[in-house]
Amino acid sequence: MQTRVHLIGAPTDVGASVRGCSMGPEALRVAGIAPALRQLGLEVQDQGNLAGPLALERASAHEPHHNLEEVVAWNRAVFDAVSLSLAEDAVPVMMGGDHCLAIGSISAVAAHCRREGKPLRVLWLDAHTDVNTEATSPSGNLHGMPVACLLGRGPAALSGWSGSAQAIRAQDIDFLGIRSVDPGERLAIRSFGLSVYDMRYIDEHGMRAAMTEALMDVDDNTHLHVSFDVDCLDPADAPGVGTAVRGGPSYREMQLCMEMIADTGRLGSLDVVEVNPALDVRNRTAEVAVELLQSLFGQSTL
Ligand code: Z70
Ligand code: MN
Ligand code: MN
Ligand code: MN
Repeated sequence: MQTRVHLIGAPTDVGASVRGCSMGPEALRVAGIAPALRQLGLEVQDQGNLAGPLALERASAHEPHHNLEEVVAWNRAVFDAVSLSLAEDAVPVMMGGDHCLAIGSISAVAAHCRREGKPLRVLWLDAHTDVNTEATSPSGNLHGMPVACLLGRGPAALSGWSGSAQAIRAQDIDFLGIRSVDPGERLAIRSFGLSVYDMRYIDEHGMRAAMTEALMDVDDNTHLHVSFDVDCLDPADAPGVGTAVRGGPSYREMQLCMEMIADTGRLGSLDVVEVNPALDVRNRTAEVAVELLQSLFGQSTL
């Protein structure tokens, strides 16, 4: 495989309330993300970091969209960088930063797919569904709302970037690893009919069955976007995250998940988000993420 990969750092934590994932891009570099992918024969270009505003102190306990202007500014930079990278026929890897950056990256991917007439599928690997709105969010943190924004239920300033009111349709996204869903999100999952492979499903059927189903309608023409929130992993394997939730997929299960995605050969773009070095143990979480990315880009044991 001679794929070109663009590493793009987005050192932001404006969408989160726990600070520190702004150090994520550097932690991934220190863990050797570029050489790890080069080792697989990929042409890797590290484009450095995007620039954007710092997180503000909370003005009040209940802001509907905390740091909205800052989130918009970061996502504009992300949108432009991902658009450019896709136009150059590379695979953009957004190194977060918090998960709000998926609004910009997936909006850019959706616009690209519409131009090219390619079907888009999004795999959302996360402990959380991130489908809160202003009305349902318990926190006001925008990293809990990117999916709602992409489905056309976000604030106006974060909507319509893909050239359509909805960047993605509900049937274009599958969630995997889910184990923390807020009450309003549960209603959104039902009303949108979202496809959620939660931890109960993975425990009952196994990662292999869950991934086989999630990847079922990926065909030769599909652009597959993977949005990998590292808090998807069990915190025993990935402790360096702002919102750790017990009971996630193990390192081994996530390896299989990544290998099965690699087998499709359709990976077109990727977010790696929520690595928080301030909470990590000797950069273990970034190292685990890099090893999983090797599998995602096609490394196999034999
Ligand atoms: C919660 C909220 C969230 C990530 C936490 C948490 C959302 N549902 N997402 N950490 N990555 O505040 O909306
Ligand atoms: Mn999460
Ligand atoms: Mn997330
Ligand atoms: Mn493409």
